[in-house]
Amino acid sequence: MPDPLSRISEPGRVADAGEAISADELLLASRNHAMPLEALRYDVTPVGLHYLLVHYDIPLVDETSWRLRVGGAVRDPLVLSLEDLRAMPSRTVPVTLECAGNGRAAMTPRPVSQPWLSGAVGTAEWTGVPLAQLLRDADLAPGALEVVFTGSDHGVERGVEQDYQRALTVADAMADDVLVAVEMNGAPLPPQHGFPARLVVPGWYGMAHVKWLKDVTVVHRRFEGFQHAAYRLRQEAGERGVAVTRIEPRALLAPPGFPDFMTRRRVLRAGEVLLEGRAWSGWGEVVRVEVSMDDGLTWQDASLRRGPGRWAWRGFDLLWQACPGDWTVRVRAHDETGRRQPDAPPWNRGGFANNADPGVPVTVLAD
Ligand SMILES: Nc1nc2c(c(=O)[nH]1)N[C@H]1C(S)=C(S)[C@@H](COP(=O)(O)O)O[C@H]1N2
Ligand SMILES: [Mo]
Repeated sequence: MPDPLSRISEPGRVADAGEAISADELLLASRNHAMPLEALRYDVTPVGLHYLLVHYDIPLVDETSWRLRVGGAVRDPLVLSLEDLRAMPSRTVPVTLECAGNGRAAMTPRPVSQPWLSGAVGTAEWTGVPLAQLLRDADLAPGALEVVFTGSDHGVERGVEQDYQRALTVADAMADDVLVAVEMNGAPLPPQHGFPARLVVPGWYGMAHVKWLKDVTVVHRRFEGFQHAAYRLRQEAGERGVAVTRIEPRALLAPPGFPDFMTRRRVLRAGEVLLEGRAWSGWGEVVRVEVSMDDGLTWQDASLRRGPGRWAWRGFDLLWQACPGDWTVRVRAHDETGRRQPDAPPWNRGGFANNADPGVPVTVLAD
């Protein structure tokens, strides 16, 4: 008899030519909401506007009985209550989080999964205990190689039953500003964002920031869990591919003017328009943002604003003398490492790291 879990769970696949988004994808998309793009006007995203991605169910965690265990290849395993964690010296770090699947629905052919357009991003001020401090307290054993993080949520994915798990190398885990966060924007984590504690790994795509954290296990081997095999850039199904890690540079425009209800096409009146948006990269600081009003034919440099912190997006703006007609406004970011936002979507089977700007169609009315 075929394994019942493989029977209920679809393998990863790419949509056929012209295949519409399915009811399954719609259900995922309505549970996992994007940040409304007008929220690109804030340095720090208000909590309810931050994007949300939950693979399985949001677990109901009882904060009095919850414990965080730090164990495995350590000399002094820790068992911490929420009160213990809250009593430890903490740090607040503004971090831009983006789902690795952001932009997936704009790929051709379309990888079948959570069908993000471009809004799977947000910036929050995360407060918590530096993970390095917890690992020092637990006293790593010689030869410790990786640290495995386990969430309290449980599900089936591609036929594999699992707790949500991700790992970091000891070097990445000890990096400054990697936090076990207990607050988001100055308040306890809301249930959907990982209550009571989550990992925050500044600069990395969302999958690394394990929510509902319950266990931190230090291991002597390379961890090869499901969520590591899944998050790889592959052109072909069977190939090994390249791990998805840090966030590729991207700028997005806060849509100017006002929207049409169904198409969301932007409408504005001729004259001076302040175009603004936010730009980020997990590899290094964004040093330049270009804007094109003519769908990528010609580009102008925007002015950059100072962002809320080194791991967070920064604002940019440009004055546009808008003339009547139809326009497509595009932006592209460059970071200090020389990485640049591409003009066309890159493609891979998982639908990851599509950092191209889909562009904003605008109709300018005569004043
Ligand atoms: N335990 C657990 N952690 C998780 C996930 C999850 O499903 N379970 N989803 C990950 C993914 S894919 C993303 S993009 C981010 C989303 O974080 P947010 O919902 O706080 O924006 O959480 C990550 N951490
Ligand atoms: Mo994600």
